[in-house]
Amino acid sequence: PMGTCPLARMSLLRDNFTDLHLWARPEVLTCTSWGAPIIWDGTFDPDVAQQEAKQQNLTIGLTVFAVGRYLEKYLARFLESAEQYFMVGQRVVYYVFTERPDAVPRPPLGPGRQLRVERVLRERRWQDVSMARMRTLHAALAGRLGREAHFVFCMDVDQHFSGAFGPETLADSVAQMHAWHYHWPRRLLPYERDARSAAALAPDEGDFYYHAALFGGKVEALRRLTAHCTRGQQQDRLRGLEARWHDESHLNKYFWLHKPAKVLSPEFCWSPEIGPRAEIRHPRLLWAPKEYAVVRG
Ligand code: 2GW
Ligand code: MN
Repeated sequence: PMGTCPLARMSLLRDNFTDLHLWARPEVLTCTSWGAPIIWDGTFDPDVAQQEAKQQNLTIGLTVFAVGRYLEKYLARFLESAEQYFMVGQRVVYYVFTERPDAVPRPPLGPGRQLRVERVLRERRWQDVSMARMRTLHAALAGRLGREAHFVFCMDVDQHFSGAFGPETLADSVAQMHAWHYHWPRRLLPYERDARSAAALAPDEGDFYYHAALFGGKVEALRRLTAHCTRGQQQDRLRGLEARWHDESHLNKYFWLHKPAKVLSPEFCWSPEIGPRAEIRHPRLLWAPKEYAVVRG
């Protein structure tokens, strides 16, 4: 059975992980075609993951952007819930990027946890607010964040943690299955299809549709990812193009070309608007309700 999911060996979890991983959730796909584990509730032992991570004395970065109205609307709950559930027991550094550092909420932080605030300019178009994250992250990974963190997760702010999100999610590069699209046939996935775009995927390309609300990995891998996406966005702009889902389209192109070492099941970033699903046992992050009319107006 070991051979069925070779990259599971490269996970932080070794010994009993692979067996658990293969048999605990027979109803869902727990291994990609390139051998990366797909993490579902029940396929890992959180205590083993926790102990192994502790032995390595890791620092884990969590980046989030809160620009304009998103600061008041989402940031406090995101940070408070992260204190409750994100990498509890590990060393954690939050990086909040905003144009208004003074307005950043300062929830009480647990031992070994710190919050740093970095000033960014406010882009005029919301599409640019979202896409500019790739360039800013790339720069941050070359600076203090890159020096102090071993692993980094980059997340949207319009969501909150609802369950333990621990070191079972760590790997060289980590992609999140999109909650709305994980069971759709490939030809219907909302990839960029305009062949002129740097983000384009042909009808026979694409593994999964990944959600840009959550991606992560080691610093070096994330530097490559953010460089690729920044370059692609820039190239499109010069051609007068903008990919269908902005940075998310470029992220999907990157992960098609450079397969993630670990994939997180939709339980790790779930939309309650989808309603109950038998395979979604324990959501770790929940999207805030979309209020496009209000915030994008
Ligand atoms: C974004 C859209 C419309 C109006 C405002 C904003 C906005 C986003 C903003 O005013 N301030 C701000 O800080 N943001 C940041 O960009 C924030 O971190 C937010 O979570 C992130 C992405 O915007 P969001 O969450 O409104 O977009 P979603 O949830 O529809 O996201 C998916 O698609 C995006 C591209 O269109 C991104 O790829 C995102 O990562 C995806 O989850
Ligand atoms: Mn979002």
